[in-house]
Amino acid sequence: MEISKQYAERGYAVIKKLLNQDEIEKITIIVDLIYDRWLNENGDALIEHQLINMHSLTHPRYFKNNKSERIKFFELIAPEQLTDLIEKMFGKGINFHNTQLFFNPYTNTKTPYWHRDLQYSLIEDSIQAQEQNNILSLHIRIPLIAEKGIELVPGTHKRWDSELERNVRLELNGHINSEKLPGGILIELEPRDILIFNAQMIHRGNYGLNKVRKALDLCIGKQHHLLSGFLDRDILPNDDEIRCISNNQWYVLAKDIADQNFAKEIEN
Ligand SMILES: O=C(O)CCC(=O)C(=O)O
Repeated sequence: MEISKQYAERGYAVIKKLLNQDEIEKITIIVDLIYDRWLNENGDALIEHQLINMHSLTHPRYFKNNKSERIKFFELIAPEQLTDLIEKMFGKGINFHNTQLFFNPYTNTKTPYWHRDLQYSLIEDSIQAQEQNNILSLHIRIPLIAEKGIELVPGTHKRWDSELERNVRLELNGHINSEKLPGGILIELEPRDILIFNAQMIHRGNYGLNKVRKALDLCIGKQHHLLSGFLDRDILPNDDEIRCISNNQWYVLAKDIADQNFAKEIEN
């Protein structure tokens, strides 16, 4: 099935071998350095809270001694074959939101939980439901190790929950968020493949089938008043850096939005 059609129907698309081996190796080297730095400060929390991800990998705190590496990382995660494909699928106006790295929890006592990404924000569920078809918030998963690491419920990007989905996702009426959901499908990915999925579709990780997991997710999307407030200026390239990034369209737009937010904050 054509990629755009697949995304429109199911809320996700897998593109095999979009990236080349060299790109994956270069991304992996930088991600490993960032993860080690993060782990130095968050090792205890990782165990205590059974963390399954970290975010904001582009933050300057991870590039203190190597500023050119930050520019390189911004370039590596937004190569032209990816930005071109995303523009073909979703049109212009895509901006960069953030990055996340997903890994397995420290022990197998943590179970994967169904969710829509914004359910952990302060935005009411009813507002999210109402805006579902106006919000474009995407994850681009770049697996750095082969994984069967994510389960999605196809079609839930264009409709809100069934009664069971709502009960499970929000743990209502005696349900728990790790129950099996009808229609859930596990996605199998190899390094070099990418998975594009809607952040607001119902999804969960899978920790049990993968001995080790290391999946870099780029979070991107279109401007929407409910999303703009989440943009963190610190994770974006600064003015000097942005000039050095050859394919910088996602970052330029994100910076515009972040600067507008900042100006509004100062005004108020
Ligand atoms: O891969 C995972 O562990 C979970 C992914 C997820 O929940 C997300 O991308 O929001």
